[in-house]
Amino acid sequence: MFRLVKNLSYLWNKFKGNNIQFWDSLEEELILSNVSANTANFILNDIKDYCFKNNINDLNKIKSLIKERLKTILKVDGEQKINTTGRKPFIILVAGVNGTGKTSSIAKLANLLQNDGNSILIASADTYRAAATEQIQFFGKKLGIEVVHHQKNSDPGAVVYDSMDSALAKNIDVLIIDTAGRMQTSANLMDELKKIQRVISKKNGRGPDEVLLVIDSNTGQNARNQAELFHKALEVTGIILTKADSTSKGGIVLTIKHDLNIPVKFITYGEKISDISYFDPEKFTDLLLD
Ligand SMILES: Nc1nc2c(ncn2[C@@H]2O[C@H](COP(=O)(O)OP(=O)(O)O)[C@@H](O)[C@H]2O)c(=O)[nH]1
Ligand SMILES: [Mg+2]
Repeated sequence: MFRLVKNLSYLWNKFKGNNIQFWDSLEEELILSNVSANTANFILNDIKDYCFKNNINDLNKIKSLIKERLKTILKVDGEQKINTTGRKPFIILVAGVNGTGKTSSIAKLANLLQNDGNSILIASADTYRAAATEQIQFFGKKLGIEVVHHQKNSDPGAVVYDSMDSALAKNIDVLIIDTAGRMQTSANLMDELKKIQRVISKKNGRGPDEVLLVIDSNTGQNARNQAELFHKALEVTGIILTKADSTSKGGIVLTIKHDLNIPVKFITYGEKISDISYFDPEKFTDLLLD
């Protein structure tokens, strides 16, 4: 379960209320929870000034001021849910560093969207490892979803091209594209992702409808760096935050939204196919502070 500050009341009592030590340790806790220094300042500075000026000595009041601030950060315009209507096939490109949970998240996402009544096709554009295609085929079989794939080491762009043809021919609602895990610092791998994006744009005239970046919630502050570089290359539209079952540090959600303006759209919290939900900013905010 996510937490931002382990125990706010403890800090409050330890430092005997509203004083500089209390605010300093609060800032430290935020940073330990993977909030960037920039975002931590945004959350705390104005509230701290206000509380000093007005001599606020009610912890509940401070808590509610901070919660409002967090809600401001996480607020997104429009719908949180993915709306697939009107664009057929609706194309979701999934990218991220190796091992973050791309392939398993695609299976979960496919199941979620299928349960919402969409027909799904998956493209296995991770052509570096034969095991990657086998992994997604295993899920495909379980869910009754076809997986378009080519041989190992073939051109990922060609897989995507074929999958778009197939989706059109079969009148598929949603096409989800799995890609190879790549270090965001590897220029030619990033170029290959951009090439996949160009293949899509050329063929459908608009590009992918969602570019989802998969981030492992155990990554720490480096996740911001990953998000920034992928965003530069691909214009990421949302994050799938994985492995929420194995960490309590939720600060990265705030950092990525505040510093880069990318919202978390989905969250996964286990290895079962149903262990995925749309991210709920309100619920998340309530979890963060005790
Ligand atoms: N506990 C847990 N494990 C996960 C979650 N998401 C993915 N994993 C595991 O993380 C590992 C890597 O996942 P995979 O989808 O193959 O990552 P990829 O290399 O990015 O495609 C696998 O063992 C997954 O079962 C999650 O939400 N919770
Ligand atoms: Mg994979």
